[in-house]
Amino acid sequence: MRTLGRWAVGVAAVALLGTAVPTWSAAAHGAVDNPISRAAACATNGGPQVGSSACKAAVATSGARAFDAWDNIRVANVRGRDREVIPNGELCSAGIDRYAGLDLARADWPTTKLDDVDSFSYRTTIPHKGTFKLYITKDSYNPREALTWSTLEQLPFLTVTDPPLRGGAYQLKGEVPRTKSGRHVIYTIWQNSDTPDTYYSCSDVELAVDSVPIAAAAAKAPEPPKQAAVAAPAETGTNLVLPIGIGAVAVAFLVVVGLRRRKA
Ligand SMILES: [Cu+2]
Repeated sequence: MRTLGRWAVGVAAVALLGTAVPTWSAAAHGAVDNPISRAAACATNGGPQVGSSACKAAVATSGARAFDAWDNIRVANVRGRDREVIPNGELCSAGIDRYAGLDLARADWPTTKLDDVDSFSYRTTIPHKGTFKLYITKDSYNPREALTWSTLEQLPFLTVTDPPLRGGAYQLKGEVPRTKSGRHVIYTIWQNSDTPDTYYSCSDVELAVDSVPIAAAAAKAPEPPKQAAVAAPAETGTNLVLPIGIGAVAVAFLVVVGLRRRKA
């Protein structure tokens, strides 16, 4: 009955949010669910992308039930030394063997389209206090290469401490930098302040090219030649004004001279 109740709450929360997330796990703590993390997407107990090639490969690497605990990618006593503790190439697993499949360098990880998104959602199964830091990959990101610390922008684009908890998920307000477009990884670090743990999540995202001002400006670039083409006849017209003007003045001069001679 308790399990059924928990299941019902989970389903209700999912229905409310309109996003598919795995069933709740009793013994763990949280992960990004929008944009969905690799672990949650591939969770063998209800992950929405569990049938994808990337998830199948990850499960083959990590083991059949490895991602049931999609909310438990945590390391104790890191205390902000993420770059020292979490090895390059193992950012998505946080260096934990059980999650190694999440580190596969593949270009087909299922992505969440981030069009005009101004908030992120971090589903929590056991709430904690702490600070979220969200990093995004550099413009040079190549999904076929291992994700390393130098693949990420140096500074987080969003830092939030103890955000509001609604519908079982922390709501993080903020936007991905507008200069970003195409495929990227958002790397979320949740450093608890009331436990020794830090949690790590990789979310694969696809950013619309047309939502980027720079790209929008480039798309409009062909317009100036059109304007120039329209302006060209006007310029020709202007060129005609001067000869006509000179001609008119000359005629007027001759008329005046002629009149004066007549008077004389
Ligand atoms: Cu926890």
